[in-house]
Amino acid sequence: MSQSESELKSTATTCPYCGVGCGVLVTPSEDGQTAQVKGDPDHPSNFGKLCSKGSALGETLTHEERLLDPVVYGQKSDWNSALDLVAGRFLQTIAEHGPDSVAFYVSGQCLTEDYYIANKMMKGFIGSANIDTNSRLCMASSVAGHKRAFGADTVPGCYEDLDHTDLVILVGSNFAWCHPVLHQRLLVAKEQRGTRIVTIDPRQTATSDAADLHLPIKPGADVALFNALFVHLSNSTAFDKSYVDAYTDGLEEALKVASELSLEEVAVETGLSIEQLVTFFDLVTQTEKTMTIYSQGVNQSSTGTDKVNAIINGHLATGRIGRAGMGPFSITGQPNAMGGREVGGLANQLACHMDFDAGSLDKVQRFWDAPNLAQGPGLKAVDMFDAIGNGKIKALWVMATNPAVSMPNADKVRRAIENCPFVVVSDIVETSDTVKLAHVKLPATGWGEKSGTVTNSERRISRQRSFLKPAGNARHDWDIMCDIARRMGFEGFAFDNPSDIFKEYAQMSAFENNGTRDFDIGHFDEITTNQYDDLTPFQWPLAKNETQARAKRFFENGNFYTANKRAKFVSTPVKAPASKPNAEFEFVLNTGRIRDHWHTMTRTGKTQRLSTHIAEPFVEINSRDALKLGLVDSDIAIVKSKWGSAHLRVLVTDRLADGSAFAPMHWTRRYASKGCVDAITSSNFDKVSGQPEMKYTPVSIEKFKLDWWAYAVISEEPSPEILAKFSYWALARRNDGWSVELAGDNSIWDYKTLMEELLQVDPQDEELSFVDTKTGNMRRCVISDNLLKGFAILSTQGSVEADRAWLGQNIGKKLDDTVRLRLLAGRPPAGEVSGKVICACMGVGAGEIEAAIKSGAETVVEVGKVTCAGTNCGSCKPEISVLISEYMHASKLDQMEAAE
Ligand SMILES: Nc1nc2c(c(=O)[nH]1)N[C@H]1C(S)=C(S)[C@@H](COP(=O)(O)OP(=O)(O)OC[C@H]3O[C@@H](n4cnc5c(=O)[nH]c(N)nc54)[C@H](O)[C@@H]3O)O[C@H]1N2
Ligand SMILES: Nc1nc2c(c(=O)[nH]1)N[C@H]1C(S)=C(S)[C@@H](COP(=O)(O)OP(=O)(O)OC[C@H]3O[C@@H](n4cnc5c(=O)[nH]c(N)nc54)[C@H](O)[C@@H]3O)O[C@H]1N2
Ligand code: SF4
Ligand SMILES: [Mo]
Repeated sequence: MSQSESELKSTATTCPYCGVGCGVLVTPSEDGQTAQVKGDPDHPSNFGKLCSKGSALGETLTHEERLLDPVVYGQKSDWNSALDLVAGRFLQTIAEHGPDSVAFYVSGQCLTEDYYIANKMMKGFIGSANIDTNSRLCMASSVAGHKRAFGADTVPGCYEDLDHTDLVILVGSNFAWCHPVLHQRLLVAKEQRGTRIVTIDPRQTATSDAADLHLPIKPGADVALFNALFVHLSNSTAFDKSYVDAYTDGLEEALKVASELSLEEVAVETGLSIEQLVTFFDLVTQTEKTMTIYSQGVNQSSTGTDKVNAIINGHLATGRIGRAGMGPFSITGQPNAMGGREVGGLANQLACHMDFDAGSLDKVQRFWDAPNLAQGPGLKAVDMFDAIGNGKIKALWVMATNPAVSMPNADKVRRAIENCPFVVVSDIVETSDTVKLAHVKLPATGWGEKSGTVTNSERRISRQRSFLKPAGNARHDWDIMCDIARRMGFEGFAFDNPSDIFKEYAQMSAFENNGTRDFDIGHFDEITTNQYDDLTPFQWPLAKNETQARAKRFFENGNFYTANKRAKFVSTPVKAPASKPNAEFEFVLNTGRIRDHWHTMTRTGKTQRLSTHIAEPFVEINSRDALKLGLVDSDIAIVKSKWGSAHLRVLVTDRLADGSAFAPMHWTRRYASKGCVDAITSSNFDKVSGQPEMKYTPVSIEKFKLDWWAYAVISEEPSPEILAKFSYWALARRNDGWSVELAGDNSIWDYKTLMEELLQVDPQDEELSFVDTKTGNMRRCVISDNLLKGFAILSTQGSVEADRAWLGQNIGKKLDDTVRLRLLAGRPPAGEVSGKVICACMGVGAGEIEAAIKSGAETVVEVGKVTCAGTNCGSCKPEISVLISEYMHASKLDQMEAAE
């Protein structure tokens, strides 16, 4: 097909991963199992750029693992029976135990139209507010902080601010890995106008590698730091008395509370030196165009809401808000985290930025003609799963989220779901840990099949458009819910397309609004299906009769959404995290994300491109602690808390402080024996927002005593039964097959049978093997029709050393003689080392990058010219620059030695 033909067939839609909300152009393959994906140059969120996850979207469309039909009590079923059952059980439960005996747990990955229906159904018709969302784990503290300061959940700024700013403070945000396209935009500003970057994070990250100043704060200590900054700014030339006098309340009181600690005490509290504090404070004081961008290091804390307000206090005191290049900026996680907040997906909101006050209750009741409107907030996520566990909630519907893995204290949540009398899960896959627990599994259409809207971090609403037929018998989430609502006898759910839902939603946003609520998209209150199909990305507010957003930014001239229209300085006393380390649990476990995986990996786990950068769950600790614990790189550790435990590969670095540890949140029972970190995390939560403290759990770390370690690449996926025979396993997708890290102890040591089972050896297969009878080390290669079917390498002396990327590349491949010989050595022919994959977009390994550096490439740009690494999304650039500096350092040492 020519370029222009493929362009003609492409669909403009929005990436379904992070809250940046990039526009993508998609051209699906004829069978719909893959697609070409590129950045949409016309989309104002990304102007054509994409990150590694967005670029690999085409590879996640296969129907592998998709749930294709409704499944009821383990049996494939049809929609009519499944929906009758769900409607009947919900009605019966409500009749017997009241509306609060049922609950919905939904997601920031629902489209706005899905979310609107879920919220209307639960709050307006069932008559309970027991609908909460995984945004409780994500954005709740930001929402609460905004409401306390501004009177509404308003994000004042926009992405364009990144082009105009002189200083960006990144607090608790691994921007380079989690919002890569915006991070690249920031790096352009750094290059073009010298924008300075400060990172505030207990660990060094790819983001801090690109910063001018990194403040390795003690976990949880942000309030102390931002209180001190607020006090400093208020006593400096940066203080904006006219803004404060005209538009705010409560300065004196908030300053009094913020001044409780002396600078010396702040240094102790934050673990930062006075010098670091003063440098930081001076920089902020001197830079009018300052943005503070924050994410989960702020939100996921028992003091998350106070952290948000401590940050906002500084911006209000300096009037640095609502103008180009400045302001507090809460960056959202999921593609529609913001849409959910607008709709009212949280248990403590009613709808369309209205709460449970009498006026709002009256408006919403009339607008929906709601027969049974919930009169007050429902249960927030942690409390909701507690109520499921103790039997108060008897019927649960989970949609587009995987709480058995992603909720804190996840084993307890899993037990609660297991014991709940009736559980419905709508998902796109049949393999998620939560889907496996459902009585009724409902197949939902996924990205590419469904249509609707999402809102990104800067209040920009974009269309997701379908370009594929639904997989199997999957149906759209909104359609499934409307059908059930109708079967439950509710009126107001007669929708047969998303554009009518969007129209009703736009009408609701404008209903008796008259400027009293920030969220108003009344411009679309008459939108037709054709107009909806053509809808281009726009920012709210966009009220009726307005053709373009009233303002890109909020609050330059006050006009807050509080009763007196003035912003509120909130007093934020310093408080310690809810649980403290003790003799038994000495370490503080921090958790978060890695570059190439998305949450519980139900989609990114399907692509090898995203599974090679980091292929295993790990726990990162520093070298001093490793020594103390008797752990070396690549041991496996048992990480334990009061709540649960996990088995994680040890990663020793010097990028975090003594007594702290970091583990990624992504691994589930699908991909690892015991890699779920939320089995460990605490469900302590912020009392204002209800958001759990997932970044601070006291844990113990000890060596998992094992006798042997193995690594295998196999063309067929090993069965769960075989994997269960190992003490430790972690599975990852490779081109044409799988790789698996394994370990065991001597009690289960019968390598011959175990390896045969694992490699699925058939009598007609050819085998190459090497066994060292003294050590027990072995390598075994199974070849079928001259193609590599499987390879396993086993060591009794610590974790296996092998070029994993190279081995992975050979599965299913025809083997020439050199490769056959080299396979048993586990190493590629000289000069071909591929090493760990660094650039996922272009598939470039460390070996190739090192070779380029050795042959003279001295900068990231030069490496890119030679290898293409780092030339697409750029999120591997920090790693390339580490490789360059390591090489430079090593060659300097060599030169010094030679000189001696
Ligand atoms: N690759 C990738 N990108 C994603 C996602 C993904 O799964 N994968 N998920 C998306 C979603 S839903 C979200 S919410 C965002 C999250 O995006 P981020 O919030 O940027 O990501 P996290 O890794 O959860 O945490 C950010 C940082 O907070 C730091 N931190 C921990 N404790 C503290 C503390 O007390 N103070 C401070 N200042 N920092 C602390 C951690 O060390 C970590 O580096 O990412 C989005 N983007
Ligand atoms: N320890 C720790 N835990 C965390 C966090 C952390 O930083 N540390 N972060 C928290 C945060 S911020 C978040 S946002 C959560 C995320 O956690 P989850 O929401 O649990 O993670 P996902 O894997 O994104 O789950 C989405 C599910 O929806 C399914 N799905 C995808 N598309 C559709 C669709 O169109 N319709 C339906 N019905 N289903 C679909 C996917 O297959 C998947 O099963 O994790 C939280 N948990
Ligand atoms: S930054 Fe990456 S994950 Fe986020 S929306 Fe853009 S392409 Fe998708
Ligand atoms: Mo999130």
